[in-house]
Amino acid sequence: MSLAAVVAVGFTATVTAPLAEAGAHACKVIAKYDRNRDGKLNIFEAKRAGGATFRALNPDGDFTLEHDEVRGRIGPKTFDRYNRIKGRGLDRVEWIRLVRARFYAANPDGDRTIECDELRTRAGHRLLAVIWH
Ligand SMILES: [Ca+2]
Ligand SMILES: [Ca+2]
Ligand SMILES: [Ca+2]
Repeated sequence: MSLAAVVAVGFTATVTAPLAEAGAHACKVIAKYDRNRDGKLNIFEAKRAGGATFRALNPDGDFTLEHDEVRGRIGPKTFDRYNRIKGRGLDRVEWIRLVRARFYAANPDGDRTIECDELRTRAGHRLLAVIWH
């Protein structure tokens, strides 16, 4: 599928389906980070999106995401589980580990890629929460 087709599909879905805010971003995030132009997100593309989101969520420019910087995206339990080096927030490595876990959780068909419809599931929204800004 071409990039234009991907964008068109995303646009149509946005107009026709009363989806949650996150659902409306589903195809856009793919279009934005789909470097190999296959209309899907592989793990490398998802990590890149996660890295960009990390920078965007970290306006104070330190090396970690604190609780207030990820509020509404991940819960306190998830925060604590991935925050292996305590006393600070989530560093980039910890954040990308979370992105990776959510990528595979959102890919139940077991192929190597996340498609637009997979981002519209509950697990897909959880992935979007860490790769979209
Ligand atoms: Ca791709
Ligand atoms: Ca910070
Ligand atoms: Ca898939």
